[in-house]
Amino acid sequence: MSLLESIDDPSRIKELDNAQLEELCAELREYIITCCAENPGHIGASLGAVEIAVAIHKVFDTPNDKVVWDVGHQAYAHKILTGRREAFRQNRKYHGISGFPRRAESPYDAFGTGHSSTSISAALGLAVAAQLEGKHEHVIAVIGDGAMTGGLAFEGLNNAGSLNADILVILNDNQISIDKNIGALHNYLLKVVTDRRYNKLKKSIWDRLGAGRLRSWIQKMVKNTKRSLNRTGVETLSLFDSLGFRYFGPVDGNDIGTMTYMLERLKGIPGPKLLHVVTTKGKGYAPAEEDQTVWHAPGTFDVETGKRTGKKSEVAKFQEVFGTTLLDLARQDGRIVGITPAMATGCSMDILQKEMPGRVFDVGIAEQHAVTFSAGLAAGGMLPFCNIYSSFAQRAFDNVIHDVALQNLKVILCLDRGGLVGEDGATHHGLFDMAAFRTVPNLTVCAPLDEAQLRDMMYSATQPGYGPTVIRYPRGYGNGVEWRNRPFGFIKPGTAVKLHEGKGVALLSIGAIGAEGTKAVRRIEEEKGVSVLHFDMRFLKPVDEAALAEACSRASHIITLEDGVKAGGLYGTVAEFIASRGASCKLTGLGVPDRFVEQGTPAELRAECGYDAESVYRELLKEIF
Ligand SMILES: Cc1ncc(C[n+]2csc(CCOP(=O)(O)OP(=O)(O)O)c2C)c(N)n1
Repeated sequence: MSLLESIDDPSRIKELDNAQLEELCAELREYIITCCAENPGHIGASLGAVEIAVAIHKVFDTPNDKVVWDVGHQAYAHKILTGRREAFRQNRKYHGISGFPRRAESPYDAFGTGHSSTSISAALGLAVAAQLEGKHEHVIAVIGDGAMTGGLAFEGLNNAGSLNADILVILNDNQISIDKNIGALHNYLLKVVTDRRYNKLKKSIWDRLGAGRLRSWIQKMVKNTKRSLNRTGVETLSLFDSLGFRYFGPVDGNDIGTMTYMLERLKGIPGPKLLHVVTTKGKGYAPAEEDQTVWHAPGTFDVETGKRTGKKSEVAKFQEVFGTTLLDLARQDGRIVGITPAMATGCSMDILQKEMPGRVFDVGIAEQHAVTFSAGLAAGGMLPFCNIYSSFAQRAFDNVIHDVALQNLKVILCLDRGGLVGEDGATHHGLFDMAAFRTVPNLTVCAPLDEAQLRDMMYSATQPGYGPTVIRYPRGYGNGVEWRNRPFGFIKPGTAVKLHEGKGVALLSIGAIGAEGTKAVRRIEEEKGVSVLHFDMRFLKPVDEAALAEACSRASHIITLEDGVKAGGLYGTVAEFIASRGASCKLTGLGVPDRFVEQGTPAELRAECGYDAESVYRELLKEIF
């Protein structure tokens, strides 16, 4: 039996000596690599954080002591060590375990994560709650250097420093976000890690600590270090210290001996502490160390060769259409700039970045800033395309209202990953965007049916007649329609397209999910000889009232179809229209019901929610016969 197989919960880890811990880390890596080769996930970050997870569970009394994993994509070792070793084979699968920590999944998951930069605030809340309840608990936040660029992380640090709460922040610095981490904080951390004078001092400290000195010794040395650094002019300790944290490090976060040693000692020190650890993303698997961006989430691969084995498609992904079109538009209009909160590759803005690096701004994991920065650019005369994954844009809702829409500034907000995204699950589905943004004055809200429409919508939004615009489109591949070699077409705001003539029953769809509707409408026609009226609405705001009026007059039953929440979305829009006109149509909504949807393939999840082609077909049949 391997060491790993003997661990059903962290209690056994406490019995292991240093050599065994090293062995355990190696076994964990092998297990993560083998599982992720077949069942893909966030392998790079998790390989880098193995020692952090093992050391935490070795030193602290989890789950009484609490650990919050920022984003949570690096927590695979934690999951495997906390009773989910076998379940990990079903990681991110339908009815399997989540790819992120979830309170409902395990008592060891102290706080659910998925979106970045929440860990310090959450850990602070847990620590203050424990204090108020008179409990003695250690609370640890593990946060990456990428996640640390998020403003929320600094809000947490700021508050924690002044509350003097008992928390330990482990800053897992691997110098990379998904793409290369950039920005002033990155430069600062790099300076801390690489400054030779500082490293010399640090080495002498660790050498002496290695002789087994106690906590007071660490404190004394840190004080001395600070003094010395001030003398040498190296401001390595100032940032976190000035926020009320006691800074320790940098240390090698992939060295299990160092990690357990440090955590043992920090455990006894009260107040807010930050341990800066340096790790390698993808640690222990050469291909993942070499191309860290691709191996953030590489899909399936062959363990021996490191060759990625996922299916390639001739059809373009929506994100490629976005990236290519942005470049084409930018070539024509010098005012166009691209803004991405740390997702340049993920949204394909890297296509523009490669050709015109000066016109792309990767602002870090900072969605709120991305939107307000875009509004500033627009106020200054630029034409910004700000691309954010739909679910991450949720945190920039106020910035869209207050900074963009209220001032009617022409920001073109492209929301990638709109709709059910699949295996990343509840935290990552982009379901609320259309319903939320529809409520904001001055905004145009649209969703393309296919690649060509996305291209035309992006072009149209740059033209007169459009103000601030939200264009949302899904994750993954388009329908395969021609989009590259065609001239841009202008789409008038608020105009729908009739996809199929018919009467009796009308199907109104918005976005790429309309393709599922088309399949159902064709099938009904072929099998039952009945023609269903089908509109691709294209715009949720302004909505095409003439199309809605036609649907109400020609059909006694209207079915709406959307890849998002029904409440307030297309279903809500049509319901409002019908009520305001006093029309007598019956209305059925197909889309996401009022509950959170877990992980699975998009097809499985659409079927579960009742809006895949089969479900639309059944719903149409019900009304026809
Ligand atoms: C609010 C938000 N924006 C963007 C993302 C997408 N995202 C997931 S992981 C990641 C990079 C995180 O980098 P870092 O914190 O350094 O962790 P690492 O992957 O390097 O371990 C990003 C941008 C997210 N999860 N949440």
